[in-house]
Amino acid sequence: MQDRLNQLQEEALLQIEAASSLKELQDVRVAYLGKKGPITEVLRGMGKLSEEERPLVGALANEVRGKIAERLQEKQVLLEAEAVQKKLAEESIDVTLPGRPVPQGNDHPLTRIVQEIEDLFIGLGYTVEEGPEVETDYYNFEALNLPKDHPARDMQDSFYITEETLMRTQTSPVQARTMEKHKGKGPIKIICPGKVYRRDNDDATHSHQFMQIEGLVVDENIRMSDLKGTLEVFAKKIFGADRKIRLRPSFFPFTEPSVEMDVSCKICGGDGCSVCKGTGWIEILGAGMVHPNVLRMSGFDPEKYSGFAFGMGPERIAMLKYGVDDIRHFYTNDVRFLKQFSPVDSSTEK
Ligand code: 2NL
Repeated sequence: MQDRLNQLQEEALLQIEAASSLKELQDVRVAYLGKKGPITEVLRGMGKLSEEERPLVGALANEVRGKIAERLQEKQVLLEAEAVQKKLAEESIDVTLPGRPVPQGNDHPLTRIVQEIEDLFIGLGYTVEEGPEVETDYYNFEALNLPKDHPARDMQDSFYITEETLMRTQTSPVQARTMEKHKGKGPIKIICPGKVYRRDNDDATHSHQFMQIEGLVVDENIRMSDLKGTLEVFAKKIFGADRKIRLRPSFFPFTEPSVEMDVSCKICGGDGCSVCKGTGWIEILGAGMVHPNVLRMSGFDPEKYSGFAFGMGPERIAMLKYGVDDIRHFYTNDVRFLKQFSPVDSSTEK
């Protein structure tokens, strides 16, 4: 009996040694220590032994079982550690591999130009004001010295919603509202960017919806020279320090006198080319001294206060600055167009 147990121990230890996976080890455990295993069998047969032999065999059987269990446990720890190592080796990550580029979006070119212009005027002490796109006839026209019979109020030219409300045709109503809020007391220094609407047929240079940025300064002793200096700073910042400006007489119902500003052509340097149509100058915006009627209607005393105002189209500015030949590119959102305004090198993107 003792020999049988010693032999079982030897066999079991060899098989434990040989086991190369946790599965194999489990098979060895079942084979030797399981309920139907040989050691259990020996213990069952102990009843046939003599009084002297029984404790000896019992003790040995327990010892053998303990030893096998101990080695099984040791081997299990070993195999588990090996399995972890193998898994780690297989799943290792090469941290030196270059990362996949993440496609990055960019601001819309119009957003960019509007922000650039806002930043410039904020730097000059202006604040940005916004207002409703659905306006009343009063703020869109009446308060801007466009009386009821004025041709600009033609139903054919504006999107009317009711007799008295329409989609604003300019951002000036925001300025009229702001003046009203100031209750006749200056100073006011604001710019008003936003969408405006006109009943136009869309083509390369017209759109029924477009953007406008208007500026307004109202205070005591505001003069034409303040307007000219402001516009010059604006033109040089947006188009380049070597640009020149000129003012030509013009007409707007809300300003008197009124002017249009040209910037010297960057393409030909003033000699004349196809972009400036041979004149050396490019028209950028309209401006003027706020009409006394406009000041009065919004609660300012024209004897005490004066002001200047200007209005421009960011689409036109962006078209000139970036060389865009069709205003519709700004609204159709073709990524091939939009990507060209990415601040990162788009050629490196996948
Ligand atoms: C243009 C011309 C202009 C204004 C807008 C204005 C606003 C108030 C009072 C007086 Cl509240 N004027 N705005 C003045 C002159 C010209 O816009 O060609 N825009 C694209």
